[in-house]
Amino acid sequence: MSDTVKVHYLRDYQAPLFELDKVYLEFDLQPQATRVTNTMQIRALSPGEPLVLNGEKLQLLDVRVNGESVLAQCDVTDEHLTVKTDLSEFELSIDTEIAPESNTSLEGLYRSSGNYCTQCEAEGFRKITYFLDRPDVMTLYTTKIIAPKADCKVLLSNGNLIESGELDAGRHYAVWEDPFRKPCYLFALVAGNLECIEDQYRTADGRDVTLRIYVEPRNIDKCEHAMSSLKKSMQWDEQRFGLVYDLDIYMIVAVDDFNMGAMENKGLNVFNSKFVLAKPETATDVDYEGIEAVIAHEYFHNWTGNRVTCRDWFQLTLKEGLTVFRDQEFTADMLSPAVKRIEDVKRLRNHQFPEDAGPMAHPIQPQSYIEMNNFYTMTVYEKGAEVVRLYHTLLGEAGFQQGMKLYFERHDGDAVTVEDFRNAMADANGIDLTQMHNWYVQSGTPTLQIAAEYDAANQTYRLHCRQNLPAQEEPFKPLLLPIKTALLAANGKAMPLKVQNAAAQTLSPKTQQAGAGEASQEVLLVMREAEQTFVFEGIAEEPTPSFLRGFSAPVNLQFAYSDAQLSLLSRADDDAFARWEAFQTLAMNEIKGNISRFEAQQPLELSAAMINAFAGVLLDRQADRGLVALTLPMPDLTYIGEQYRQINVEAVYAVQRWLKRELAQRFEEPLLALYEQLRAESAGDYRYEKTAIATRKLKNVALGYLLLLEQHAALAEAQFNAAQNMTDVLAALESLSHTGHEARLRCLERFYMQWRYDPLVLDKWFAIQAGSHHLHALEHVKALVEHADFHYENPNRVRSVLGVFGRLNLLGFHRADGAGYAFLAEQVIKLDKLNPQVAARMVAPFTHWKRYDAARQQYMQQALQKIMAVKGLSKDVFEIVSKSLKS
Ligand code: B3K
Ligand code: ZN
Repeated sequence: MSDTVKVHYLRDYQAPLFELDKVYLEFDLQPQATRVTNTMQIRALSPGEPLVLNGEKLQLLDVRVNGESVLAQCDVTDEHLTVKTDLSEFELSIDTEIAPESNTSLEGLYRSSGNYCTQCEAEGFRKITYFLDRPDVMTLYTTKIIAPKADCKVLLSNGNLIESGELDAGRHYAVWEDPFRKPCYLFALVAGNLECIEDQYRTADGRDVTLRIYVEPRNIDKCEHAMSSLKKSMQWDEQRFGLVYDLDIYMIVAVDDFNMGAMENKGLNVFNSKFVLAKPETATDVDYEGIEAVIAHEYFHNWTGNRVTCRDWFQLTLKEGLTVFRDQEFTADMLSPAVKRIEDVKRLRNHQFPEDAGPMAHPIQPQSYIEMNNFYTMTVYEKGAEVVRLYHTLLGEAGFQQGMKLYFERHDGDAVTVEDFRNAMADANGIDLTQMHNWYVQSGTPTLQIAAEYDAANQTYRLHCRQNLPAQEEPFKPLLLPIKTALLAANGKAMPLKVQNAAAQTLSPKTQQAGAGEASQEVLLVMREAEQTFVFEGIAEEPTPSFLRGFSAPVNLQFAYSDAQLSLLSRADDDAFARWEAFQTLAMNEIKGNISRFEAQQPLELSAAMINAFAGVLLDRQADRGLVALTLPMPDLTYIGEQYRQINVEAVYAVQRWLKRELAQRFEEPLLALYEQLRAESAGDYRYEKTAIATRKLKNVALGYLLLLEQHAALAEAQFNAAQNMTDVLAALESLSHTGHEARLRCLERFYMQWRYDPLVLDKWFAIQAGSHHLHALEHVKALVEHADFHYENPNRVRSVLGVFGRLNLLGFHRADGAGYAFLAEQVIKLDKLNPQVAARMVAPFTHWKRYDAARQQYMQQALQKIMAVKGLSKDVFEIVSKSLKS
């Protein structure tokens, strides 16, 4: 692999040499021999240059220029077809054959449960036909699909159905025409024996749109939530962003075998069935939320991604960061903004921060890649969304929407860059946002150190702020960094604030909320320099500062809070994120102190501050349940590990568990009372609604604590047996899964017998065992991959076992003898032959090898080397493994 590896660089970008006026595709579908005829109307922009088309794993049958075969004059390699012609305008037809049935990479045209479907982003279209497979080549598509009627009742592609009919030998056909120009990564084709539910949506401008969700017949009773999510998304995008749907039909197809969550193909989204199918008996609250969010995300792409697309793949965050930001805002508006914000920050810290600190770290606009599919990352998506949020924070909702409006005015129908987005935001608001560029080109999580100085005589409070990127090799380019700040008096009230020289600390008079001078209780300090001091005047007592409210920038804050200050913030701050954050910091300090004791073999200690803070949250019956449910659990194992350069696996696990058990013991009675109360309240029919969700969540948090005490295992088994919805069934099973209690096996067995024929539910059964902290977790996982229901070809099943094991099973995966590593390496090697994209994802836990002790480092490196030594390794796995070993 390493001999032929090609690195793609942003700096090498060159505009296309050819334009496509339109393309006509014809598919004659056969499992092992699908014939694809691709007829393109081409214009040469620099006549005389050879036309180099991308194509992989295609059997080339013929090439015609204006109807004449030129096959003999073409150059064909594994990755390209070169056609030489002096014509400046011509029709090029290419006949190829492909075998969807044998395509286990799930990229290009493949089969899932016997149905045909496609996945083209990023570069999968080249596995369907030879093409200019790059997002800045946009054209109009007409697609004819021919198939045997018995196998493929339904024939779908992008746009509108313009013709259909019968053919000989039991075959039929359909012709679809997409009136919008698009890049080939948005092409889709679906064919099979699917059924659909149908609904209508009337747009704000009065057009009726047909909405259809296609699934396998056995799933037809699980589509309602997806349909209602789609309608909510359409309405929300009209109201909040003024964006209206543009075709007469919107189709979603659910398939069981899919490499990621879903795909926003124009008018014909293809989804992993996990993000479509739900009914209360089979799907949890988390699944319901996931479905609502992913349906929204793909729908929102119609404008941010499809109507305005990316010039090249280095611009991926242009569509993904922006669309994630939009789906986050949607979920916040549908459910609880505070809960959503905290959940997103947790996700960012647990998954993106580690990525940004490891060998695969890259800026949200990567500067190079070997395999583009490896760059659909937490960084491009979630940190990208945080950067879009920065614009929103700096400009306010009105300014941000003006920027969006200008962005669409300027670029509708185009393939553009992140600079185009920034310029629209800047120009619409009349300000200079050039410095935002620094967020796009530097990797790593910035640190923000703040030192405070209170001057009682002058009643001033000075904040000395310093920003940096710790692992940066090149000189650090300071970031435009908004710090939303309040100052609390000892009585917990926010003080009126006056910032010295306020105008200079803000962007422009247009951005009103930015510390504009009149006394408000929250200001947006805008940091631009590597070091900067802000001075508050008229501060009558030494305050407790509340920084980065709402997590106003994706940085690591370093400020020396006392326990008393953290207690005050966690009780009294009126920003929900800041309250949660203060509690987490208290808990983290408690954990860190005890990890030191654990390492020094001293007895562990529970502090009064921790007990009081926990009591304060647990016993406050007025508090928002959704927030309490997020606050009571102790910091995740991953996040604790993140605090250390070198992670002491045993200490992290032991101390977190000890702390949770200690709290369970001390608060056994109120936890039990809370559990009983919420159990009574949550009885009855399942409702997907904010309060009901929060009630179930908090009840199950209480159950999780109680299950740490042996005497309460029966509670979980009772809940498991009685519950009518999957949220409660799974929470009970999950808490039992970590115990050695005999009920564990009973419940697992019962669950399997009940759900063995429902793949999405069965995934949960696999995942629970793969994530269990049971002493014999590795043996269990080894048995799981041998299980008759484990299929390497199915990404959901693979992620449920191998993904969960590597990512979440701290004890099992990081077993001291290295057996967990050896096992995962073997699995990756096996998987890479079938599905490189999924295999590459499974390598991620190894990338952090430097964060473990010497013995584990060595075992992890050995595992990586073993993968590296495999002949014929995919580009996907090669890139991640080689970068990890080099680090
Ligand atoms: N755009 C797709 C992801 C494609 C991933 C390609 N490996 C889904 C999304 O982000 O909406
Ligand atoms: Zn997306």
